[in-house]
Amino acid sequence: MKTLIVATGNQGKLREMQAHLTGIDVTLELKPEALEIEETGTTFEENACLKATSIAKAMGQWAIADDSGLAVDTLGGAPGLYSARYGNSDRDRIERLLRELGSSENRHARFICVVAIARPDGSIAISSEGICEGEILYTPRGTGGFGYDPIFYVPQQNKTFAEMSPELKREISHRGKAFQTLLPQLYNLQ
Ligand code: ITT
Repeated sequence: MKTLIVATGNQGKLREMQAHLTGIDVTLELKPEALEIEETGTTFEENACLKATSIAKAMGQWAIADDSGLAVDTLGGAPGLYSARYGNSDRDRIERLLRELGSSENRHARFICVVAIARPDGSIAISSEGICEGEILYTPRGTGGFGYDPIFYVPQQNKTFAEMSPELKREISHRGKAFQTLLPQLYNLQ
């Protein structure tokens, strides 16, 4: 059994990552809070790899990281890589996004997630991307999930992420898709 250090400070992500890895022969340990990594990459993949590599090297153990964000067409792909830095709380971030989008009719957006796993020497063993397409609502709906979930609506399900069960979100979300590609490779980690 392998131990993976989870390189995140985001509780919502942590819960979902744990659920995706349930039943797999790995033990998850949260990174020490004091160990913070500056996200200096220019893509989700670079940032996911940077977080996994830095934590793996600092701890001398296997590490897993997720870099994700919401890209809104009308805002030229913003908040994108800066999704976490768009405000000081989930509520601030949602309010800012709704304010900037105003009454724009094109509300198409996509969530992107890259999950990376690094070996104890920092080299990347696996990285995997998932995308989920949707629309930004005018007002939040639902109480589940975290982050931008209450304003991210998936037309095929007629629900926001925050209105979905955790199981449904796991199946169709950006993170879910990244994990679906990653999981089969997890058994051959070396
Ligand atoms: P770590 O880097 O410590 O993992 P973070 O919150 O800083 O945590 P990111 O830099 O990857 O993570 O930023 C992701 C942002 O996108 C953050 O504001 C999340 O709340 C949001 N986000 C990512 N996945 C999401 C999801 O499934 N539902 C809602 N919001 C999500």
